Amino acid sequence: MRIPLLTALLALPLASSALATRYYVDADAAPGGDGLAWASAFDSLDDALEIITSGDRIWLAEGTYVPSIRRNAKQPRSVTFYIPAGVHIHGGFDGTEMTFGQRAGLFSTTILDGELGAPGPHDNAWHVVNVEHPSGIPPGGNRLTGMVIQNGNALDADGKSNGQGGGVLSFNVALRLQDVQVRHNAARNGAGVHAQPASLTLIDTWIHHNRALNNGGGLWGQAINIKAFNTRISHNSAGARGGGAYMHSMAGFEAVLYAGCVFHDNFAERGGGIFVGGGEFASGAAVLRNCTFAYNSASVRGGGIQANTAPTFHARVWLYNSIVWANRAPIDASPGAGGRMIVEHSNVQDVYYSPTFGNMSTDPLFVDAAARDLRLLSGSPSVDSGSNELIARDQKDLDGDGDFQEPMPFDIDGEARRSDDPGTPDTGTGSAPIVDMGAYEVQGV
Ligand SMILES: [Ca+2]
Ligand SMILES: [Ca+2]
Ligand SMILES: [Ca+2]
Ligand SMILES: [Ca+2]
Repeated sequence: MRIPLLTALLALPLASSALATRYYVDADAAPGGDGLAWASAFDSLDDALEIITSGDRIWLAEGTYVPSIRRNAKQPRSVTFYIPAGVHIHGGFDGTEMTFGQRAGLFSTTILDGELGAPGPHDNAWHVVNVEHPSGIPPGGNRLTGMVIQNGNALDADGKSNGQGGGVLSFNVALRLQDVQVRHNAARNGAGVHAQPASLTLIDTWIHHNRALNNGGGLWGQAINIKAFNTRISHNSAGARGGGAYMHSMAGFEAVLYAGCVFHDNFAERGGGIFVGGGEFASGAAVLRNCTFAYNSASVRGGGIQANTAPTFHARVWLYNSIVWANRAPIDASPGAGGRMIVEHSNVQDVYYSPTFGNMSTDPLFVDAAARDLRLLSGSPSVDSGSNELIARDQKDLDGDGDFQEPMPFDIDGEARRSDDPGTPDTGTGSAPIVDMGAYEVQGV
């Protein structure tokens, strides 16, 4: 009997979900487990990745995991955690949980580590994590949550590596990183995360201390949808452009969105915090909502933000409800000129944007700038002075209430995104409580 095409198509996802398997991995487990329960967990992540298929999940207990499977048999440094299509890996378990909700939250001690051979990066894995699907973007996406990705080094002296993505190299994938730290990686471009066509979502993630010789110390993205929520990008550097992040050739409003993000202490030649590229064929564009850029620096231009001037299409940056303060550069210390900046309800040092649109240039009064506590003191001009309408939508439903259209419910601390500080007059737009500028909300009584 012939099966109608529609029925066959409908059966596909059912079949795959019915067969989906959850594998358990625990560095402390005895060798030889089957991976089907904590009691018989695999002791290596590679054991699970070798047999896993689309739709499967891995629960990863705390511990340090070093990749051992080479993508190129002749190259010892090609070992990587290659994540197949449709697979999600959740870290941070203590190895006893029965439900996801019980997850112990050991995110900072669940570590995917590219450290190989002698101490130091020169002989480390080129890419700690590799997620690429050359024949198109498969359904289901890939997710990595609750872990640290560190010590990848995509640079090598003889040029065998492609030089991109020391921490995470991704291509043709819808990838989400949530509660992840990406740190101490190196590459030519995109030392922390290198992402090319497809989509990248960052939630509650921290990308720090990554170093690119060329562009994109923390993050490099081209022709890609990037959405970052409540994410911190700090202490990254790039030899040329985009110490924190380098975004190139992205067209369309909110194709690139950073919401509730902090960029601090990043360094580059141009665009210490973020560099948004324009180009010959398309205009780079980024929308920054409730972001804080502080203490970034550039040796040439654009300490906090550089929107590039390009031969054909100038880059565009929309800066809403944001703070750009205490960045340094010989030219354009805060936002670089050149490309177009559309600025509303923001506090930008040394640059005049019309107060008609709620802008100011007044010390935002960080709680402890020296210690990089970039929360705001009560009475700060940036408290209760944003626009409620300019808050990002809760596109990833961070509070799990099924409402993706409401304003983001949380600030970067996981506290209320809108709260009234009784000690500060409301000078912003909307009905109380009024959102603050920047990534942090002063929590009222
Ligand atoms: Ca090493
Ligand atoms: Ca407020
Ligand atoms: Ca929601
Ligand atoms: Ca108030």
